[in-house]
Amino acid sequence: MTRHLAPLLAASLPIALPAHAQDYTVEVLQDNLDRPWALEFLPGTDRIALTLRGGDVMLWHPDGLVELSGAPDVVFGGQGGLLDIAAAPDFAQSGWLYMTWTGARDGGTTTHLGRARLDGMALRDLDVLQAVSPGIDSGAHFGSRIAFADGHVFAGFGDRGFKNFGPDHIAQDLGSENGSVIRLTLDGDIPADNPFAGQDGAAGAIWSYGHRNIQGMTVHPETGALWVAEHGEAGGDEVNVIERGGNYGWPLASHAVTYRGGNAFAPPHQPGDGFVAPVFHWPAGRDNHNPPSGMAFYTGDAFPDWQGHLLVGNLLHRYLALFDEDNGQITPVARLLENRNWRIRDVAVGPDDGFIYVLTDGEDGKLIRLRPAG
Ligand SMILES: [Ca+2]
Repeated sequence: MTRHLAPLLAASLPIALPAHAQDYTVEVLQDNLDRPWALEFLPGTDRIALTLRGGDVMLWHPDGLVELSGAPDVVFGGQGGLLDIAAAPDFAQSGWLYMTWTGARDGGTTTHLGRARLDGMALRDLDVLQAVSPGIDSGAHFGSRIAFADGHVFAGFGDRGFKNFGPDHIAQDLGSENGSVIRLTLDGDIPADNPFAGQDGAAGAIWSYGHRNIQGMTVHPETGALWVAEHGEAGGDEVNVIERGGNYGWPLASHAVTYRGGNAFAPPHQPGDGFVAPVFHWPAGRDNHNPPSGMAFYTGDAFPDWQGHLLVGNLLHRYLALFDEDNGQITPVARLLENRNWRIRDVAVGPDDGFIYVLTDGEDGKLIRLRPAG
């Protein structure tokens, strides 16, 4: 398995990012969104699908905002509810929208991955493809994000706040999809070439494991690699490039420290420890806690200086991080949308206009757009 040695370098970079020369203006396209979580452009249309964590799927376009019928029944509470939404690669023909949400299981709750067909203003044929096992009585760390790569659907989940920080931690348990990235066929079957398919006691859907709480996921536009962002505890938040069968370390290797006391959980990621190290991590410590959210590679023409750069939302410190990306390594370039007091929840690039679309968190969540100044 390939080792990523970059984080040791990345950790030494200053966390305060320089201002960037490319000017932009900010438009608020929609406000008063109740706890929005994800946005997704619907291919071939001028519409954006939005999820509200309380359980509504909305369609936005410049003339207004409408609620779709047929959304999944969700368990809303803690960090749970309706979470990610993603249009199938063949959406123009099939109408499939994939979603993740919190639902009941095993006397507790768990993250579900499912899909429904968009038909006018209705979602139809709702089908659950995966319900993470086991369900747990916790309101924390549901993940989750969805992406499509190599003809399959991937989803990243959280560890549900599991507190045994040793080798028996649930993120290290191949029998549970908690704290993993899964890979399924578009119809929800387990592919025979998944790394643990057919292995005794293992969940065949698992593609990678040892993740704490995946909150961002995107596909590199040139390499096709799956990239994720995940929360550390106090600091130690990570950007990872996903490898088949990789163990990403949580909680046996981590740059995070405890919320109380600032104690290390484990040795930091280091070469030779048997875990896949992040390509970037934020430093340890409560003041450095930079919980990432949605992420996207910039592929538009509107901001030519940012072509190929990586955008990663930030919740607690309220900015949109811009990274240069080169050969799988990333370097901080700028903090966009600073000093506006917006917790950034998700980001996407407009497929036609190349503008940057951002969803902010909270009970007065906003859909905003960045376009070049002038
Ligand atoms: Ca890790």
